[in-house]
Amino acid sequence: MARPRVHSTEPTPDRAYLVAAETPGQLLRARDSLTELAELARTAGAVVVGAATQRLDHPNPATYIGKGKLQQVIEESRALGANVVIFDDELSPSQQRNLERAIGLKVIDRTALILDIFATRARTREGRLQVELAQMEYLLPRLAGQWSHLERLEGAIGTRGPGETQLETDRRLVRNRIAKIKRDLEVVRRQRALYRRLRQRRGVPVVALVGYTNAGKSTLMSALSGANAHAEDKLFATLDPLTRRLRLPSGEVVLLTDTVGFIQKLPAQLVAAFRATLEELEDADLLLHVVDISHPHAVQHVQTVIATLEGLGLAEKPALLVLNKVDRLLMPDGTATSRWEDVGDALHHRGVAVERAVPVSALHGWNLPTLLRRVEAGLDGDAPAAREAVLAILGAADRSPAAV
Ligand SMILES: Nc1nc2c(ncn2[C@@H]2O[C@H](COP(=O)(O)OP(=O)(O)OP(=O)(O)O)[C@@H](O)[C@H]2O)c(=O)[nH]1
Ligand SMILES: [Mg+2]
Repeated sequence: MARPRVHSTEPTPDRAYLVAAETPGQLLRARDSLTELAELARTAGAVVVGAATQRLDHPNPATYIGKGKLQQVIEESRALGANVVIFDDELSPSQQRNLERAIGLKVIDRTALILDIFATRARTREGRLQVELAQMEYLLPRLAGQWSHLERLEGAIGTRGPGETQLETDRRLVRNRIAKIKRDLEVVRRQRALYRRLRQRRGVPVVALVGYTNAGKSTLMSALSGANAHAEDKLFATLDPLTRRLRLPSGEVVLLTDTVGFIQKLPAQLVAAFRATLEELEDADLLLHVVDISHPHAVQHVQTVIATLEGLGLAEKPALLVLNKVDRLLMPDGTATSRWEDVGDALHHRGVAVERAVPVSALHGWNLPTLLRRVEAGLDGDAPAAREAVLAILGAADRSPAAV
């Protein structure tokens, strides 16, 4: 049933038309990547009105998609009353410009969309600085395009006309701002490093939660430590790292850190900007790689997380694979009663090597004592490298790609 329309003062949401291309070597099929892009768009507050996909050997250097597909996008996006077209990949500045011209609507790419979500999520000063840095780095090469129309209007001004001067001023301002943010972040980094050294001297082990966005890291953090970590059924609910004390069954106290989630095609600017935050992971003694095992693309999520950890030089860290949301394997409608014995069967049926991972439900608090015991053993050296820990579920991909 349609919800009654309530008059509100909220701005009318953007009406987004989505475009994804399937290029060789991509982790997800275009259709599946589009599902994720739609989630990102909704998280950013847009309404998705339509979408198109195209299979491409390589993107068209001028317009990303081919001519015929572009025509379809132009017609459909207009017919559906879209006011923004979102591409599921990072567009070059000239592609974006050409597409905006051809379609006659605002065109943004996946990177800009993710940056936008991050911008609305950042709470701490550090988080805001990091996001702004990423946005500025993204903006810098794109500044030219914003002035090209002005140059055209002014006619044959030549290369040093007012438009160009304005552009250079803008570039200088952005560069100055970038330099300033980097200096500020450097101070934060040094403070963090100092704090870490103190912590190490005290010998408190650090356990860090990593995983795909929306896997349930913050929920698990709250369930384990009683901390009130912000959890939400939205992508990138957590941006700023949160650390809490956690007492293990042996009585030993460790620090548990919650971090920003990963996603496929995570913008490089963001990874760079979040270096200070991600450095928290560097001196973690154990990673808890949290997977939403109920997600149809759990395997691809795990692959993305490993690739990201590799990029950060963290793939060799000891890790436990935590299979979260197992309650959903039993009760898709979310009604929970404890039928724990069935979980092992459900996972086994999907080809997951259950004994090499820890199934839990963070939401219902299932199997957390086991997880804590495994954390203890893991800190004692009984945990595989992050790269190997995921084999427990990658084996499932080989056996039955459709099942997990
Ligand atoms: N059914 C079920 N839902 C869960 C479970 N754990 C978490 N969730 C839900 O999954 C959603 C995402 O949880 P979060 O804890 O915010 O996930 P996250 O990994 O911290 O996400 P980001 O901070 O966005 O990276 C929330 O709606 C949670 O209530 C679980 O064990 N079972
Ligand atoms: Mg979170």
